Amino acid sequence: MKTDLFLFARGFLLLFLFEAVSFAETTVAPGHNENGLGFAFKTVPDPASNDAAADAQFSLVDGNRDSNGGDLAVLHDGRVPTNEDQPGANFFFSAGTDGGRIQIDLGKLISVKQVNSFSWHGGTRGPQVYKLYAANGTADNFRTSPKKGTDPETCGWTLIASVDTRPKAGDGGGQHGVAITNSEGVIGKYRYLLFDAFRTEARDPFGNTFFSEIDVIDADGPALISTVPKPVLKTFDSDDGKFHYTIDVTEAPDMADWAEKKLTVVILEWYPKIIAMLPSEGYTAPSDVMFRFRSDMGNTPASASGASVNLNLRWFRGERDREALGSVVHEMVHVVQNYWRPRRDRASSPTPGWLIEGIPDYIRWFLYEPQLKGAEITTGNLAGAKYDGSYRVSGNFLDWVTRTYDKEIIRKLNAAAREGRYTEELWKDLTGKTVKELGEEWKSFHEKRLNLN
Ligand SMILES: [Ca+2]
Ligand SMILES: [Zn+2]
Repeated sequence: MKTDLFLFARGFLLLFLFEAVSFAETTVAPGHNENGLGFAFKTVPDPASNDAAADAQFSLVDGNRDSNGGDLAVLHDGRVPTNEDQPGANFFFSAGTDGGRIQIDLGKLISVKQVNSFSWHGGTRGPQVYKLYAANGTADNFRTSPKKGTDPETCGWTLIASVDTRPKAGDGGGQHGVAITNSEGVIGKYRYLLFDAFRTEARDPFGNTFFSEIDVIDADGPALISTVPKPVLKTFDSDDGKFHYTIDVTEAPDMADWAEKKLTVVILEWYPKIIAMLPSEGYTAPSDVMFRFRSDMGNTPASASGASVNLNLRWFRGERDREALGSVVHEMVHVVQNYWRPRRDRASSPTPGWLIEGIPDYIRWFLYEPQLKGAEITTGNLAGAKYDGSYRVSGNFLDWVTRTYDKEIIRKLNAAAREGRYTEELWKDLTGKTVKELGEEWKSFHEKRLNLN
């Protein structure tokens, strides 16, 4: 991934040189942040709430707004989304179409110093592809709203910049920012701007960028105010320097102390432990892991995707002294499992959900916090207990198989799942019994234990 980013940066350097020749004074400075933190870019100022676009009139000149997204107002309300898939906080053109045109009327001629655009999406809707035109509105043939078929330069507009923040490799997911400036200090005196936006790809219908904010900076305007919260991050490394962890407490200042005193301890001890428990040939677990408190997770307590663990702020507040740390252990197992990584040159066979969830709950309830007895089979839950019941119940089944048949079975099942070669046959190979037979044996073990037979 590091290499991709390097190529990406170099690609922009080339683009920049090209721009410098084509449009003598204009500079297009892009910024990209894969992990998306506060729209903070070295090359682009923070999104502003009091720039000249704030009170400007935005109109749709061509193309259709996707009704799943916000309306044009979200482009100049000074606010940006708080996660990568927040359609209502972005403006984007309809699925299956190739962009459109947006006109901005600043109300009067201003000295446009800079134009900045911001976008955020986890996939191909992250990068920005557009041409920016400007006009003072005084040309005899000036047309305020030229549609896609018309070259704006034939009706009173000047091409200011061509923007393309797509990387050479990968889908370019993450936060993107673009700053358009001029070496003279001011781009020009203009009243109108025209964004001619294009989709980033046509492989599927979802290629239109999630545009979050457009800022227009007046050279004679007030000092800019940003309302975007600055990321508050706690970073720490393992003692051997192998692993780098980040806890994002931007949305959770009240949890910062708990994160520092409790969460870091569990991460430092258990992430390497889980890796050691779940090895497979040639496999290296992610070395950089992000833990982020979020307030947009609904009723999901915690989740993991790639090397990121999401912590539901509301749930963590309530569970900080109860189930919170155990749930992080569970999610770290998903990061180490890495069953979602692309499988090339390998016949892929899907691992059932009960096993994907059973392994993390086995590690959590039987190795991390066995004293809590959180995954017991009792007279209360015995009747409904099935080996593939998922989560705690499957964790209990895996604990029983480990103790009864094979101490190494979790390691073997995990390696097979990670390599895309899991099949039910595996149980027979490892224990001499089918998984259904094992499930019945496990259940009658508990029935006898609870004296019901
Ligand atoms: Ca703004
Ligand atoms: Zn899970």
